[in-house]
Amino acid sequence: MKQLSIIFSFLFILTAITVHAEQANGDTTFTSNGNPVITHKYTADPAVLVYKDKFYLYTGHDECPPRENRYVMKEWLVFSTEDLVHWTEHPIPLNTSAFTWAKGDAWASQVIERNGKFYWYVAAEHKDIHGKSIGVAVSDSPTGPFKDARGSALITNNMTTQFTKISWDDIDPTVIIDDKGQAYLFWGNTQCYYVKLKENMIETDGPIIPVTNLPHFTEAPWIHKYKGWYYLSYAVGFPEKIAYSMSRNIAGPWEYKGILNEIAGNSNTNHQAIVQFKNNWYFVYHNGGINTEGGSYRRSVCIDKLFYNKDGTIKRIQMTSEGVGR
Ligand code: FUB
Repeated sequence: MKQLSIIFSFLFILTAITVHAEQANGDTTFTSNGNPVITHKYTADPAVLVYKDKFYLYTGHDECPPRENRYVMKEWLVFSTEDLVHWTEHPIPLNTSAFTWAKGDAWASQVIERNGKFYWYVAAEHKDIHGKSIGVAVSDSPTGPFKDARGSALITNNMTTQFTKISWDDIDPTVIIDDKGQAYLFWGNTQCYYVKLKENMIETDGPIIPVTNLPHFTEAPWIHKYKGWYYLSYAVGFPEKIAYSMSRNIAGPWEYKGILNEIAGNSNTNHQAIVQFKNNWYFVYHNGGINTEGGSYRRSVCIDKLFYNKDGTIKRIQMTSEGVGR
């Protein structure tokens, strides 16, 4: 009996730890055991690209030392999986030094595919123009290597000072391509904006338009489409909850639908991505769930399921420790 309990304890420990294996090409594989999905480093600001039945998770990398409270985010990371349990971490695909115009931290980002190329929209501090800016990198592969697609920022703070005077409003880019092939870039802090993109995905096409009727908008817009509805989810208040609005038209008007996710425990921010993967919908976000140092500046990506009501509204997210995939 004693031997049996030793074997069970051993099996429990084996399943509870994240198993890592390094491969020749620099990829590392590991198995996730629920939320947080990644436990060997702090990951924040998730964005997801589903491409050819694979789930690509792009994140920031929180590296703030324990007991300090500030953003330290030098690079972006990419992970992939086919089942949300067995993951591959790919070699560092991008950091701010890839952008000659940028300095400082690697803020939230999103990758989207068009015509076999992968475009990574990021935010960082501009070296020469006061405030945050948005840039875009490009690659032939979802895992990189990525390089600056323009050699200059796509959006700079001086393009939006007529709408808001703060210098950090040009962050948190999210991109969608509509059914007619028109790409839109949304972003913002305090004020949400959108602009059309040219087919080359690296130039704007028309004016920057402030998005109205997003009550209590803080930041982190994410656009997705489901059954003829556009959904604009975003962080509200501070500490942040995630709320959402719906519209039949990507240009609005948007109708506010309420809170989607509550405050994510001990993290002031929540930063969501919403995607469909193999017939399920997922809500991907971060919390400060790694013991004992996790928190607002040492965040961790989590994944839970997202469900719609019959009228297209979304049920309140249930954040879980178990997560998804098993
Ligand atoms: O990671 C820095 C900032 O925290 C992001 O830009 C926001 O969305 C919040 O998650």
